[in-house]
Amino acid sequence: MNRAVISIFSVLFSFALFQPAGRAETGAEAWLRYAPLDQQAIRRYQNLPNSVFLLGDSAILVSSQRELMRGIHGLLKGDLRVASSLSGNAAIILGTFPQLQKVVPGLHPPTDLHEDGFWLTHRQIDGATHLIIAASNDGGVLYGVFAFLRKIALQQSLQDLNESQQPYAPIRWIDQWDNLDGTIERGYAGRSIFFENGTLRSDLTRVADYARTLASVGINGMAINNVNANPRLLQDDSVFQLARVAAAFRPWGVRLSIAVDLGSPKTIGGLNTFDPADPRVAEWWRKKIDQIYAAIPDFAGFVVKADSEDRLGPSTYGRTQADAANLIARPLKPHHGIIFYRAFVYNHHLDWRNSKNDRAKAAYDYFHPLDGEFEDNVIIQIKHGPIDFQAREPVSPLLGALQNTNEAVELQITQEYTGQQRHLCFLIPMWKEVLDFDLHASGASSPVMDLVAGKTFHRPTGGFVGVANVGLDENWLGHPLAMANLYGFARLAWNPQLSAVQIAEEWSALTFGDDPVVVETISSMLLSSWSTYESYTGPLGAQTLTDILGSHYGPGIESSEGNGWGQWHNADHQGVGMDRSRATGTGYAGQYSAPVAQMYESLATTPDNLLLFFHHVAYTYVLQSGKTVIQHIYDSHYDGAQRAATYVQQWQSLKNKLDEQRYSAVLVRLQYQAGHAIVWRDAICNWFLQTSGIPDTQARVGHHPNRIEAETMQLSGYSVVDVTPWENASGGKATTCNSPEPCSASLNFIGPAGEYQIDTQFFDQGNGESKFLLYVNNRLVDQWLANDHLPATKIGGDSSTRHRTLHVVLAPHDQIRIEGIPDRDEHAAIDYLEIIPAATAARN
Ligand code: GCV
Repeated sequence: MNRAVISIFSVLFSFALFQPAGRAETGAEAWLRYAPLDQQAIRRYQNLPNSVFLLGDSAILVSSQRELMRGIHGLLKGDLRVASSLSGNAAIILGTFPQLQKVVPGLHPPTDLHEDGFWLTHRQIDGATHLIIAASNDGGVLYGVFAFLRKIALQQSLQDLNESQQPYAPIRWIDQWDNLDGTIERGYAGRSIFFENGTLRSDLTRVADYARTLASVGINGMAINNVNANPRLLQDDSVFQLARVAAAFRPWGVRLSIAVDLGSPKTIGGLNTFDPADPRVAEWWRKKIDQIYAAIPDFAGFVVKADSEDRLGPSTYGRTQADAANLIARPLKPHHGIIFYRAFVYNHHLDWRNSKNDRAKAAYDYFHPLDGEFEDNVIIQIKHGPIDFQAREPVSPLLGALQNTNEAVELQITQEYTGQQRHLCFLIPMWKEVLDFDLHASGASSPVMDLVAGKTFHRPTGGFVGVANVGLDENWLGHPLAMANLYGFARLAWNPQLSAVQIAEEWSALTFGDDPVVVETISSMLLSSWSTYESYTGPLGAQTLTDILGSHYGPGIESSEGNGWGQWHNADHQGVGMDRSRATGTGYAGQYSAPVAQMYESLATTPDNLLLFFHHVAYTYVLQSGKTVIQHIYDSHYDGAQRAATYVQQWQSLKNKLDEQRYSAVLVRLQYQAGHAIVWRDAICNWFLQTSGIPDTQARVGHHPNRIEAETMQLSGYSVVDVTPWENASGGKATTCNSPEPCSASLNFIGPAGEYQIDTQFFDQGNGESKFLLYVNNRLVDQWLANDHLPATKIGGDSSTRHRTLHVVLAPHDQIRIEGIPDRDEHAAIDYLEIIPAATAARN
């Protein structure tokens, strides 16, 4: 901003200056807190115009104006006046380019801006300098307003403001996997904000809040129900209900979509077929689509999951996925509707005894031969990896294999395989690797971000879809820090060239305030957290070694093997990993273009972090790092668990800098994670020790000097049970209290006198709230409830958790007794106690 501009601004805007007030912070406001800036910062913006002049009256423009006023009120404590004309007073002008050109003749907007792009600038008219937020469409104005407010919230300079931004791709979507009964498939933050008891909620306040939150970072579409779709959502009464959701989305420029089941013409439509080639089926879809558009003229279209995990699909009639997609795409076309057809098509009854079978090949095998056969309003929605959102996977080769078909990459914000929002796992660094990855699909450079945006092969549409699964929990995703993934997904969908560091810092400052120590600490925790999670759950590309037949949460190494699901890692006594090479394996590596295929074909050039995804090797195979595979498995698990523990300390260092509510909510989750990382570490290390027979060179695995197994204690009422799988409890056993009376386990302490920390490893299931009491010489030193409702109904790796008791003073022969009071189906089960000298505990 030049001097003249400053001087003109300076007479116009004077805000009341005051200190930030203490606020209750639930996380509901996400990154849109608009917390008041401090006085000095407010002074920097005191020259802003003090009125807003809106050039149109659409719902989106009206929201833009309201948002601007709300943001300025919150951040700067100033109230913008609504101007009814451009008088001599400076204003913030909001409008589209055509609207602007009528009031500001001679204005030349940047020529490279099209849909949703915006321009922030200023202009002098009749002696007044106006700030302009303009775009080619209403949505762009809204995004411009949010970007402008973000600049103020981040205290960025508005001097010489002349900035334009264009989103990288037209598709910036969220999918929710909500069921009509109010549950959410793979949702970890409460019940659905959309549905309850088979119908739409009457109060859609949270829905509107969600749309606003998403719009603030450029999201422009959302499918609101599970891709395992309930056909009832297409029934006549539901269509009218959906119109209410569309109305809640509309002011925020978020277009509504739903997932549909391909069998609908038969299941709810009264036909005896859903064959894509049957004209009656085509007619049924046409009428249904016309009916939807009559109720919701700006309806966006459908998402389809077919021939996958027991969903009906065109294979029933020997038709192709293109036949099915086009069946629905054609009647959508006149309404400008689109269809996202998911490439997640695979057979989950594969014969695991056939070493050529490989689920990873499925998406490419089904869709590559159909390239060019899809209507141009079909978008193939492709999960970023060939399996299913594991802790690490290579990029799906299909992303580089469609040259004449639109595509979108599907990323998973909800942390199904990455800790379910109980573990901190900031996924932006993973997604950056995916989006930056060069598939060499078109000569030298074809990074995934360009392929999906349609830039590489000049496609009309494409982009980014994130599966979010927010719920009714006030903070949306359960773990306050998990919101960084939702924010980061949207920021990358807008601009995939942003760095993970920039996103982490931006989000931290917007969410927790701009204290540099806070921003630095939280960002550094976020940025290391994926690698931490990966290192204690699934190193070297072995995928998340979780219970794939159940919750997808705790360890479950063997659950991947010996079944048709195809998430195999092929670990046996000699070695581990899937041979996916062309020469000797399943041939999957050959689905990539030559330079990528060559890299993965060879053991020598496959990066360590994907070695076991592409190759089967002996445990003694030496990695590029110089370590053997088995020692890497041990080391990475110990390192990962250790790093998880440091997050607790890092967070605690912020105690006096954060609001109590969010500080405590995060602390509890990080403490839990530190304990559960040890469950993971021990399960995987013990399992590989037993399977490989090769000891840990550092003698940690299987040696726990401070640990006392519950089954070796003196038990009263408790029975010893085997835990399945064995590696999910220390020593393979636990004690459970099967009587209605309290049970107890005790021991006589034999160490030197002093202060200790006692960690009790117990099992907290979702189907009861047992109580535990810890006594030393009959004196109660601690008590707690097992009421975290972990995703488990039995003892095992999902329910195993830790309670830490600090400052316990012990002398030789003291009796330590733990009493468990069971509740309903939860039997106050205990795995072990760990009694650690306070000095040692403090050092670690
Ligand atoms: C919605 C995985 C998940 C399923 C999910 C499926 C999909 O298999 O575990 O819950 O179903 O992916 O993406 O369709």
